[in-house]
Amino acid sequence: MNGNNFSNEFRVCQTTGLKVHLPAQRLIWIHAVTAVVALLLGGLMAIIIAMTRWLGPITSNDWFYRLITGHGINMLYFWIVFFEMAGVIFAATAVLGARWPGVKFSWFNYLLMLIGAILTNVMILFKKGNDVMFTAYPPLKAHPIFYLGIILFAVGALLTLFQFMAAIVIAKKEGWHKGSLPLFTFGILIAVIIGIWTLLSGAIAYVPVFLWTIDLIPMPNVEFYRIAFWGFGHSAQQINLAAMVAIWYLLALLTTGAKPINEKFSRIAFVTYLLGINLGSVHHILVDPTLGSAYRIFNTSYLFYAATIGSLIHAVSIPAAIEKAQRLKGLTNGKFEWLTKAPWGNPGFSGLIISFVIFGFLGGVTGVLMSVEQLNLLHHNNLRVPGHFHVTVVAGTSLAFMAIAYYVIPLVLQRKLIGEKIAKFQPWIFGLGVMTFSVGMTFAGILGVPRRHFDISFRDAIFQVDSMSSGLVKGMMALVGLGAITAFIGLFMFIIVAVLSVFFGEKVPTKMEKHTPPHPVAG
Ligand code: HEM
Ligand SMILES: [Cu+2]
Repeated sequence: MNGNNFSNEFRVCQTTGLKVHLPAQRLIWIHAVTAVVALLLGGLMAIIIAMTRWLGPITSNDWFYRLITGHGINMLYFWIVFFEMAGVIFAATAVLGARWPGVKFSWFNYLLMLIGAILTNVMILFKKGNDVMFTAYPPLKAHPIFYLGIILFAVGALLTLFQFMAAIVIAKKEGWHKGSLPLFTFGILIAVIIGIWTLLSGAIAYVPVFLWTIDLIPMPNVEFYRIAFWGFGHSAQQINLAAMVAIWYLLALLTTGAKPINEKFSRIAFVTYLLGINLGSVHHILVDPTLGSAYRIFNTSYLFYAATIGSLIHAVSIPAAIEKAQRLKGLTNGKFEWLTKAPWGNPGFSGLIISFVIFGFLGGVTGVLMSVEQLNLLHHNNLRVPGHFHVTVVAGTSLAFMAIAYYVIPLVLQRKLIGEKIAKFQPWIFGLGVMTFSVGMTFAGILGVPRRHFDISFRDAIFQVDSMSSGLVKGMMALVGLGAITAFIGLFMFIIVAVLSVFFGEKVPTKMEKHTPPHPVAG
């Protein structure tokens, strides 16, 4: 008798045989659904900002900054992190066939995150003067509730990450899972470790600023804030990276049966992400006077390569695994039959490849260039910056999340997909759109167009600024506009399929079983 004081209700997936802990399933559901709501909100804001960029001011100055603040926060914080919370619960339960500990506590944490997200959104949208962007650099000062919302959200997320650690320990201790963790869960574990560090850095940045806004302490040192903030902001991208790569491996397995040729090597590559956690943060403060030039250059050259080596390993390992799996199926004609006859109509597969290619090539190349100190001085705060991070965190991470959702909905949330035809084209349209507007942003930035700016034509400037008269700039901004419309259509297609399926999809037949740990631990 192992004294189960947890709900031992499990659902056995008829397709994969996965055992899904029911309370965990509900938690995955609520986090994923909330993530999609944030994605929709962020998407609606994006299209208005993008049209202002392309066609000139279509909102007031005031609203532009509110929307850009809301877009950054809803997308980068709320969409991504709610989805990641669904991912960590999935990785520690369904993938291991294990239970999720502390279910009530999880709901409490979810509520913290939800209340935080609502408070921050309300402050941005309904109260003037809270448009300090997600970076919230002092001396910009928003209402205390703006920061409080972000802090509550982060505390909820942090507690969920601790629960993930507990879940893994319990899965081993109670004998739900034996042996080493599956690669996907291992990748998520790495993301979680980085996540804990990240959220603690976030606290060092945001908490003093919050205390300042309620007049408890003087304004935090601005340079200190920027360093702490990027300890959070950059590391958060390392979480997204590790989670995305873990999903790539899982998608490769689910869509083609691919298993890494050398799994140990892939695990080592994940571990290098841990070593490189914070190395990249310095590229965000390359124009700041805080650090000396020698360190800046050393960091963004030699140290920086240590942080990219892991990604280079995955970049070889994942396609190799797919090629091997395909060749074993007999697709051996010529060099590329394995690729041409791959399941391109499956949005899980096309999403994986499009995310992989855009992230790897455009994200990698623009990122490496931006981390060079000399070039950074040239493009700092111009459109080249969002041109870079939309190919990484949108075409890369967000698209990978969408692609795995097409599997999570039927396999974990138990609903058949509605709109499979829409889903089939979605990754292509979204990928094409994001790539197009990011290329437009990148080149417009090289031509000097600023980011985060209400009126890039500087109509009201005292001096005549000739930034928009060049046909090339106009052309690039048209790419931004057209790409943004295409990306928004792709984003909306995902939301339609996800929402219709989750709420109205036919229930996937299932079998309920009571489970106790299958490998009782002796003693
Ligand atoms: C349809 C999809 C999207 C479109 C059309 C879009 C478009 C834009 C545009 C036009 C900007 C303003 C650039 C500037 O002038 O400074 C922007 C900023 C930004 N976007 Fe997106 N975006 C999309 C999706 C996303 C997603 C999914 C994420 C995150 C996962 C994201 C994260 C950001 C961030 C962090 C900023 C910077 C905000 C700031 O400067 O404070 N975007 N986006
Ligand atoms: Cu960074």
